Amino acid sequence: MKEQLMAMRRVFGDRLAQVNTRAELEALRVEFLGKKGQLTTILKQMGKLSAEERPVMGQLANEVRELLESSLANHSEQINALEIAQRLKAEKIDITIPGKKYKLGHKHPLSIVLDEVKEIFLGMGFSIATGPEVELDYYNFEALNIPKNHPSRDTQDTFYITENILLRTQTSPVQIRVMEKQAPPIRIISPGRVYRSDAVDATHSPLFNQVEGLVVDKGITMGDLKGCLEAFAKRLYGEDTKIRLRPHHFQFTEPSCEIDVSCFRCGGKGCPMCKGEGWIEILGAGMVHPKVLKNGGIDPDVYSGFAFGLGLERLTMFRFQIDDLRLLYENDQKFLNQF
Ligand code: 2NM
Repeated sequence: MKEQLMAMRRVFGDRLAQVNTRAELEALRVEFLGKKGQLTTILKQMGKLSAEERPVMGQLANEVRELLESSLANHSEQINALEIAQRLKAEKIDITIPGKKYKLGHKHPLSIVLDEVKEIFLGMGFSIATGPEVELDYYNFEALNIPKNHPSRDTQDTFYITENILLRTQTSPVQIRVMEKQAPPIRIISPGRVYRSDAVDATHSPLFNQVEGLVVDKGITMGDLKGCLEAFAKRLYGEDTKIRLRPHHFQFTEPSCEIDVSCFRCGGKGCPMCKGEGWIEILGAGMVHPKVLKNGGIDPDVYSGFAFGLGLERLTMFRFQIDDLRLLYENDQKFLNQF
């Protein structure tokens, strides 16, 4: 039996030397150490041994088993190392191959100008407020001092959904909602889409974008309005830019004005861009009407404020000398790739 064990050990050693894969290794383990393996077969003869021989053979068999097991474990580690080396070789990356070129998109001209406008007002301490595009008549008109049947409702042809629900015609309703929620001081701009039932042409669209602003605090005056919007104009069009306030009328502000900037193309001399005027209108503004403050839950005897509104498409068209509004919505790559 001792000879059998020694022979088995030798054969195992020879066979192990030829094993290259994990599957072969496992097959070898089963063949020698498995339930029906060679070692078990040899051990079945233990019953034939004498009582003195039995423990000696038992110990020898255990030593052989341990040797086989440690050889298998050792060989398994060698196979692992070999496999890793092969994978490293096979999966080597050639970092000198040129990379794939990805086509990067870029901002739409409206987004370029909107981001500039936001950046300027954020720099002056404003926050950005948004609200629903589907609005209640109350927030779009009533709260802004535009009562039912008031003629100024006709000038903003409105898309009604029901009698009391509509597509907002301006972003001012956002500002009423902010006033209801937040105590002064308030400094916000509200950019967003607005809707008016206009026929499409080079300067009109039923959907366009507005940026409105609102400042409410104690002691806010027309001087604050002028200084703030002059700073805005200079940041947007350059330090040499001048502004001009002309009296105007809005229901929600009193007094109200329109604001022109000196023509950024000719500097005020007169050119085709400003139609020979030297000035270009970019903003409507005014001191928030006391009734509107009251509707927003703010006491007009304690607080005052100014508000303004600008059309983003108009601003963008001037900025890039685009002569037809429709180009901004058609997504024609030949147009967009110029920006
Ligand atoms: C404009 C012109 C003047 C305006 C007023 C308000 C509010 F909600 F505070 F009353 N928001 N925006 C306003 C004032 C808008 O757009 C041409």
